Amino acid sequence: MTKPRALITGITGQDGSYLAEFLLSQGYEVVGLVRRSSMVSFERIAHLQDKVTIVSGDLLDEASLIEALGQHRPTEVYNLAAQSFVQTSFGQPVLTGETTALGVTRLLDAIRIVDPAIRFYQASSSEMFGKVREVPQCETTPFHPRSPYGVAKVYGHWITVNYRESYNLHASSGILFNHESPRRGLEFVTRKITHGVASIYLGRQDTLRLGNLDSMRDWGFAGDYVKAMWLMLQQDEPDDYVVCTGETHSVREFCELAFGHLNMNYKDYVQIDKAFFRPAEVDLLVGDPKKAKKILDWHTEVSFADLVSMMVDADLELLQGKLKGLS
Ligand code: NDP
Ligand code: GDR
Repeated sequence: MTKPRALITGITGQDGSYLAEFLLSQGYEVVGLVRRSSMVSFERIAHLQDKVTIVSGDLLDEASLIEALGQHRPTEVYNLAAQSFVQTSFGQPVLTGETTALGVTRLLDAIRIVDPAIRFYQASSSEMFGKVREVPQCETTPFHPRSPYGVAKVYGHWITVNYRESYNLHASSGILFNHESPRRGLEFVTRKITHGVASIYLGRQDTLRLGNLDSMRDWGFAGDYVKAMWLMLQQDEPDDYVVCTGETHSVREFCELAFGHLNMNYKDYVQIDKAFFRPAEVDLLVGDPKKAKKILDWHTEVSFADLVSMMVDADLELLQGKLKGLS
């Protein structure tokens, strides 16, 4: 039997690296679409480099997507590439729209042209709920995005639904709530905190500057969430699913646990800096994972407290390794 073949856009990102690992463990051939840059950014997939095939392409360039699909003929495509940082989307709204919104159309159109039998996953986001209309949020909750990123994701979501309905594509959209890991980018609040905690503990930093400590998020572990992406594409019918833990915690609570893990009190180190506040914030983000649990039989394995400890321990190990390298 021939192996299933998946193409992942955004394979160099947090989710891309976990999804590639997971698909390889399921016997897939994995092709990763990577955009050209003057420095390679393969840090998160360095350990997979002899196992995955890399193809050059960019969500801003439809011809490169058609070429990549035609050359590698995947059976499944996971669209994880995006300008994914909410704060940056306020400063670069047009680039965010080009990549995170129109990029989805380019990829769907490439699939329609090359092989409409390809199964497609779109990385939608809880940011689409923004100024929330109900708590908790589920698949039928109306959207009210609060950032150019959220607006772009709403477009990406609806164009996925539209191609499913117009061209009968097996296209599913996963409305994922925040998911974190030791591979999270350093600009996101969880990793900023755990990296800061490890740095302060090792005496390399005195304070940690943060924005709104009262923001609430439904945080899970990225390794758990990529399984839900795959499960969606194994269903007979394409559909949309909310993927989340159903619990919500504040940034303050994350700080308490992260500093507490190394016996420190966050109040001694955290300083509030207005630069990290956003022009508009989302309200109480907490999802209802009932549908994903029932239909996909999906569940989380890592708790909030274990996620925080895992990330602090990983940053401590990382920084200790770097310090050893310097000595
Ligand atoms: P990351 O920011 O870690 O990764 C984004 C990826 O997109 C990188 O591989 C980046 O490549 C790539 N990329 C950016 N622009 C382009 C482009 N023009 N062409 C091709 N590739 C591009 O994101 P995550 O892994 O955290 O998230 C994955 C997806 O899931 C994103 O779409 C995000 O918006 C969405 N999402 C994430 C959630 C989360 O909590 N993590 C929650 C809900 C949705 P490079 O390495 O070159 O920069
Ligand atoms: P988010 O993640 O915007 O939810 O988007 P982020 O970690 O950036 O912010 C979470 C909350 O923390 C508050 N916050 C800070 N945020 C950052 N980055 N830096 C700070 O210093 C800071 N202080 C407080 C923010 O105001 C916010 O309320 C993530 C991304 O992965 C998106 O791509 C994804 O779609 C959503 O999660 C679901």
